[in-house]
Amino acid sequence: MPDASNRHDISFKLFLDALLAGDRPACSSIAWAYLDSGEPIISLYEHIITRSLYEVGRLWEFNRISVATEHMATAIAEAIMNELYPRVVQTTHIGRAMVAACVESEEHQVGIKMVADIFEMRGWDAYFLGANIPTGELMSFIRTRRPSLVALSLAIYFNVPLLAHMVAALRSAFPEISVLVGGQAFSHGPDVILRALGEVKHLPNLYSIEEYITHEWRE
Ligand code: B12
Repeated sequence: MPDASNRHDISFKLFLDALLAGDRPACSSIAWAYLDSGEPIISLYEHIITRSLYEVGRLWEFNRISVATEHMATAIAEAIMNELYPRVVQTTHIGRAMVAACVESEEHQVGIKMVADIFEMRGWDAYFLGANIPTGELMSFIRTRRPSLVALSLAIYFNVPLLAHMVAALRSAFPEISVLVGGQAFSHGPDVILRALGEVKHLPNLYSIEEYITHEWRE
């Protein structure tokens, strides 16, 4: 039996190859086999899907794959996540809601979908709004759902002012709601961005979100 780190590596390589070949059935089988070996969804998300998409991005950046292949790979990754939904959904709801969205102009929605799933697996009602949500729309939605927390994702550093605008609007209208931020825009050192945002919590990955839920939102 391979140990955990070998299992991650083997499944990652198989999954990436299948993704680049456009072989959705193979991606599905690899994902289910990985989960059936005892790995949790959070590991599948971090070690297999996220890692594969980062590699897809690297290959695209160096012109080793086409934009079409990158789009196809992302679409398959999203399809696999939807397929796993029966393992995400909980029968027990703890009575807390969260809203997960991409900042205005931000098209990268896979990471924030994972974030919503982590909350859902912990019994939260998670409302995933997807890519490029206008600030006004987000505010109206929050007014109707009254979540305890809003999670915002930003990949493109250039759009930090849009995130700052969104956070300021949230903080002023709903000071009681916690705001969580993350995404690749923060990967070159979050401090400068966080200084511009005020009272928000930044977390780098899904494992840190699990810890955060356990420690900050104890039932
Ligand atoms: C797929 C993809 C796209 C798709 C997205 C479609 C979709 N359905 O999401 C499309 C084609 C739209 C796209 C467009 C662009 N993209 Co693009 N894209 C990617 C790619 C290949 C994968 C993205 C992805 O899903 N990654 C996997 C997810 C799971 O990772 P993640 O978002 O980082 O999320 C993790 C953490 O950050 C965290 N997290 C994320 N959000 C949050 C939120 C909270 C609250 C918390 C706590 C944590 C958290 O949790 C996740 C798990 O750890 C990346 C490569 C890469 N390195 O990611 C490039 C990449 C992000 N794209 C890039 C670029 C440049 C672009 C474009 C500007 C290209 C262009 N010239 O048009 C546009 C910008 C569009 C826009 N305005 O947003 C660059 C960004 C470089 C940079 N840092 O500025 C990358 C890194 C590619 C590269 N190597 O150069 N892209």
